[in-house]
Amino acid sequence: MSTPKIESILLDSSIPKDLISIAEKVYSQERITFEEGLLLYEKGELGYLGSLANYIREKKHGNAVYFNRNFHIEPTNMCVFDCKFCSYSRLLKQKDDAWELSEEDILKLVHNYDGKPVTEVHIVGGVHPKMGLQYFADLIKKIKSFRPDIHVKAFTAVELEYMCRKANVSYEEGLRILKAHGQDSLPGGGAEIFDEEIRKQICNDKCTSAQWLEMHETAHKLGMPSNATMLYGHIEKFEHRVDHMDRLRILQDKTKGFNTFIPLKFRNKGNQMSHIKEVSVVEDLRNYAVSRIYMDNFAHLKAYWPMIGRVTTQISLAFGVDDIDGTIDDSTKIYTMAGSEEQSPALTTQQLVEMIKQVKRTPIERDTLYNVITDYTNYDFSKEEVTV
Ligand code: V47
Ligand code: SF4
Repeated sequence: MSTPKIESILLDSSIPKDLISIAEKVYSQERITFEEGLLLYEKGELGYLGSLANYIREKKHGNAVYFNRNFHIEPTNMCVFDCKFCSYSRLLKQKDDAWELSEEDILKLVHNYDGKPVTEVHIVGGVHPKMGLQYFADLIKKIKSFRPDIHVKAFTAVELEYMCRKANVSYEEGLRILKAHGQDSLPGGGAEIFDEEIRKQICNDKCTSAQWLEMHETAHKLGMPSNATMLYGHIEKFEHRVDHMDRLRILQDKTKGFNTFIPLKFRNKGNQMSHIKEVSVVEDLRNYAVSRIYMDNFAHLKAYWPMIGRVTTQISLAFGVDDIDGTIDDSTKIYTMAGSEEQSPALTTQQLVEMIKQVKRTPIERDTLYNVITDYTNYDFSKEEVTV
């Protein structure tokens, strides 16, 4: 899949003048404004947006597509909050299909990867009142005691805000404790849509947008990088997406602490917003492209493959995306329960590499901080003793 080169967009007289002027800005690597971001969503057709986004993506990363070898731990799906889009959580009183892993269960999950070349564990789950700051700090310390090499990317700002509030410590104190016990970075979840009116309707009771941004700003100040997500395709309007990205772009100018922006497509199975129709794949691709164009100070744009499926992920690589997350090893239920294509998300490194090569890109295994581990251009998998 490829889109026209940006140079041919610049000369195309059938494209409206205001869109040409945005293309010129992109071509000269200038930042676009809020209004221009909105115009892209309202008027930019798929091919045009893809050309601009691919130009930026190739300027930043050439032909590279990044992935990592990772697994998730979801300690519990019991949650004190009641986000309307969530298919995964169970209220504390709903015991039927709720789970709550013990510390022993969690450590066993990590031990499953003894001797295997995974580089990251992503720990995220429901917000359980009994699993507090010290519990998680001790857990991370135990994980690091036998797996010091693994990067611990853990807890959304929503979980962290609750932990700090319960432990009666500031965000800075809470994050310092977790960092001292081995937490390396924060994932991007819990951001949803920052617009306060939309947030009130879809996730009224969890941390506010200001708290989410403050938590990430504090993490960055302490030298803990993070990611940022945006849940799109539900009741939000285009202006709310641009507002969301704008707030992130402003914080990134200040801290430079975000690694990756991850748009997350709303999936409508088994939640309180099931009456809302999911957006099309074309809208997913348009959204990746506008994100790449707008978020000029974010190095990476991730398509989370378990959410959108393998084929859309492959196509997204022509619409601004340079990262597709990792092997996952069927260790997450968040999207499976919300109706995503991938009901048992697991890909071996070889399968990820083949997926990327099929669309003529260069597969690069990275660590969480985007240090290059292996360039798979001419890699011979038959030599691997242990595969993941
Ligand atoms: O914040 C919940 C989303 C997020 C649904 O940082 C849903 O590398 C769609 O943030 N439809 C948590 N989305 C997961 C997350 C994440 C995932 C992968 C990588 C990283 C990273 C972070 O999942 C939540 C929420 O926005 N979510 N329910 C749903 N029905
Ligand atoms: Fe709880 Fe997170 Fe689900 Fe909200 S999205 S209900 S905070 S698990």
